[in-house]
Order: sequence, then structure tokens, then C-alpha cells
Amino acid sequence: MKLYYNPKSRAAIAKWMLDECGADYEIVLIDLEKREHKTPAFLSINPAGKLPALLDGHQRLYETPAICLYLAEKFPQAKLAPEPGAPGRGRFLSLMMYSTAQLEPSMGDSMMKVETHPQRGWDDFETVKNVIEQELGHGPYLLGEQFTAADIMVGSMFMWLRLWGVHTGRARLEAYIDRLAARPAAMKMG
Ligand SMILES: N[C@@H](CCC(=O)N[C@@H](CS)C(=O)NCC(=O)O)C(=O)O
Repeated sequence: MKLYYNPKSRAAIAKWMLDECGADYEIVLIDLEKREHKTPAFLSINPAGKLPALLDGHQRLYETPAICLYLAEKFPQAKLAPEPGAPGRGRFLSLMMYSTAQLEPSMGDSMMKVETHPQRGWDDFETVKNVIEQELGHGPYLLGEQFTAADIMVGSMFMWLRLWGVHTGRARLEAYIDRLAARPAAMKMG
């Protein structure tokens, strides 16, 4: 497998997932300043011209949650997703999508200090934090004792926030981020 990567990009999330899977993979470093992500060769892998992208034989993948779901299926022994039909599977899939459909844009609005318009499909960041806190419950992870790809997708957003010096203002979320950051394979950014 080849991961198209730059440490200052969301590809760090896909790398975290690969490392939690114990996968054997090659890094293809993409220089964003040189716009290597807009070359015909890269666009033939991800037509959107964005990182991350993953190549696995003839399979090409883009969009971080799709990459994480693919890897969770490919490495079932890593137990990074509840199996189809297992309790928690529906909540797991929902959280995977929620991470990019609501958490990420609401965090973006908050960072850029722009008003959130819920008719666009996501709520303001405080409301989204309420949802994540509720889903986390007493944890330690979103699915209880089982660490999953949903923690990678959701947790990585809060880890970026922390890197930018912003705290959630929620003790339970901060303790959750500490727990994730302490994992040996945890996302390394920048
Ligand atoms: N929704 C996409 C977002 C990908 C994305 O925006 N990647 C950024 C890096 S973090 C990128 O490649 N930006 C370069 C560009 O858009 O030109 C995902 O999760 O994979």
C-alpha cells in the first residue's frame, strides 16, 4: 500500500489508522507548496487533488473516513470497527460520517469565527461538542472499552485544535484527547 502523505495535512490521520492496524505501507511524500497534489499523476488517484490518498493494488481511495473504513475492513484483527451486525456498528458508522460532515466544518467555523448556518448541514461547535460528549459518555472511547477508527476520526479533530493552542473548554473531552495522544501509534502532526 502507498499512502500519499504530507505531515501538515489530514494524511496524518490516515497514517495514524495505518499504524494502529499494524499495516505495512510506503509513504509517498507530497509537497503541497510545489503543488504535487495537482499533477496529472496524483489526480489519477484522487481527482479532487487533496491529501490523503491511498493506493492498494488496483484500489484507490480518497476521503479520510473512506480510507479508515477500508483499512478497518482489511485488518479485522486490529478490531478498529465493530463487525457488521455487532452492537455499536450503527453508532460507529454514524460517528465516522459525523466527524467530517459536522464536527470538522463546525470546528472550521469556530476557528474562522464565522457564523454557522445549520441549514448547510452542521451545527455550531458548542452543540457539536455536546453531541460528542454525550456519545463519549464515560468512555474511555466512543464505543466504550473498544478503541475504534471513530476515535481516530473524531479525536484527530480535537488533536489538531490542541496543536493550534485551542482548548475545548470541556474537561471530559480534554481527558479523552489526553488518552488518545498517549497511544503509542497516536497521530504525529506537522
Ligand atoms: N474531506 C477531505 C479533505 C481533504 C483536504 O482538504 N486535504 C487538504 C490537506 S489537509 C488538501 O489536500 N488541501 C490541498 C488543496 O485543497 O489544494 C478528506 O477528509 O480527505
